[in-house]
Amino acid sequence: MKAALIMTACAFLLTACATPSDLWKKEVNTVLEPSSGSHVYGTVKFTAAGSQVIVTGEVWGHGRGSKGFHIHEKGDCSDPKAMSTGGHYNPGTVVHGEPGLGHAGDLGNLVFDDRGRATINMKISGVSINRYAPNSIVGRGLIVHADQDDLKTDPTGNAGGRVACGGIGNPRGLTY
Ligand SMILES: [Cu+2]
Repeated sequence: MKAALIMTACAFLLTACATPSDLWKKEVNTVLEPSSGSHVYGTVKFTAAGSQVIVTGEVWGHGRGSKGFHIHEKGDCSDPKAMSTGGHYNPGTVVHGEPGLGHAGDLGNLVFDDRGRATINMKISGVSINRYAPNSIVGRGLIVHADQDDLKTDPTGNAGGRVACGGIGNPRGLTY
């Protein structure tokens, strides 16, 4: 009986003492679904790695070549052309550019092969998958574009339409 009481007290204390920073998931997933009438789809995983985030996954159904890949402000994919995701995620209020130099959401380009497939394996900085962090990307939008990001035209990279959209950490594409 005494042991049971102590166990209960410990369980209560553990819950009470856990801070929000202890409760976030160290891995979040995104399902990319076609937009703008495309057939581009994919799955992407974000994994915490110290102060950085590892991005892995695969995207299918695009034309061969380099295509812009960004984190946008909102994870709302309800618009048929994914315009509801807003602009690039840019907490530092800087100009568009290469990954690590431009917006926090500037992930550069994905490279699609002859079969329309791109494999993602990158490490990014300046963002967090802790939903309580000020630079959290949970609930934001992940976008694949129709064209190549030139890594310099501000603010879009001149990457064309939005052909696949997903809500980060939320496969239904809704904002938290
Ligand atoms: Cu974009």
